[in-house]
Amino acid sequence: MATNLATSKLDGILEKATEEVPLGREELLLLLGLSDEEDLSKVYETARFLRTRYFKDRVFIYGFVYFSTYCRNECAFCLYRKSNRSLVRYRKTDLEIMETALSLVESGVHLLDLTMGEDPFYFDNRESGFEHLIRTVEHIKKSTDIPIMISAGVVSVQILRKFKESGVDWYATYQETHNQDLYRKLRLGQSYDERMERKKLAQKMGFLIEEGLLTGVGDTNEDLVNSLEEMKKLGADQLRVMSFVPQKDTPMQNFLYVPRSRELLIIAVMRLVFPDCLIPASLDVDGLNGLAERLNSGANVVTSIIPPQSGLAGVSNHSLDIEDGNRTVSKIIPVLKDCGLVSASREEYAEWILQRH
Ligand code: SAM
Ligand code: MD0
Ligand code: SF4
Repeated sequence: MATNLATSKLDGILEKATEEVPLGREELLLLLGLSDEEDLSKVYETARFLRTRYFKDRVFIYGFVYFSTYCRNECAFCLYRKSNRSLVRYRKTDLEIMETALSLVESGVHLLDLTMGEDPFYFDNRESGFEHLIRTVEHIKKSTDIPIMISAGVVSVQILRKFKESGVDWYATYQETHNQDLYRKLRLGQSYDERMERKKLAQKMGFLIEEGLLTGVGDTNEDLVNSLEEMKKLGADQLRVMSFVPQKDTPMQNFLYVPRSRELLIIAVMRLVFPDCLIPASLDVDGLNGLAERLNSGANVVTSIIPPQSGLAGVSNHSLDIEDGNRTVSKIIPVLKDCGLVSASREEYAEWILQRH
């Protein structure tokens, strides 16, 4: 009897989501609290149904260029935090960035995500530090016309403006959580408001924006519902969640493990709440093996394509699947096919961006 009541409640919520009636807090909490396999598959099925409504069977693919692993910050979860001396860092030259960018475009990605730590080489030299990067972006744009995302941390307003002028389409900075106490423990010494305000400003300036969550870092279901509400207010165009991957020699290396099913459920709930948004399935967490389950939860973008032999790293998994070429377009196409999906054309992605603007 109790089960039947719970089942009909879940069915009612999914019906509402299908009709795109906004879900309330209690309903979202109920979804995030599900653990029964049958219930979960219903949620994933609804998420896929909504994805199909807006994107048919088309998936977008993002190339990832982590061009500098130096960072002035001390995020507790991140391998690349300033005080971590246990890794060899690199800073790629303009030419190397350009070559990697071109090879990624050639391989069939729809966007290039240019990412770095908050590298002092760029940040301490004020505007001139970014000068070369901006020229490189202009070059890439001129020769390929590929959409570009910048994930360079909290850059100054002037630099943001220059990125806009050089043709950058997306600005990505993730709060990780919208619980400010938790934020303080994760992004040590960084202002919550500044990060959020810069994102909003970028949006005003005409960038598309991405917001992101980390899960498995002490976030509660209440926190997640708050995040969904904040994301709704923000009106981000792309929304992501990634599971925390513990990093050796960092403060959170022994943090309690949270099963991946949590990330999958959050992806699905994001799809129910934001049916027309872009939601990544990142290869950075579990590599190629983790792709199908993320797509089957309702994701519609594959991110973190990295060419082998480029000497480039990932973020949450700095080397997983890179050198063996598993983070390439050709390796993910069969996985898409198994999930009943195909890669979109470049025109389709350009159209989505245009319509979103
Ligand atoms: N340095 C810039 C910044 O922090 O905004 C750009 C880099 S951004 C790609 C780094 C993102 O990767 C973080 O915002 C976080 O969401 C994710 N990340 C970093 N370390 C991670 C880890 N150990 N596990 C999972 N995700 C992680
Ligand atoms: C990814 N490794 O998409 C990348 C990164 C930064 N904008 C994205 C976290 O998984
Ligand atoms: Fe630096 Fe970004 Fe890592 Fe934080 S998440 S330590 S800002 S690279």
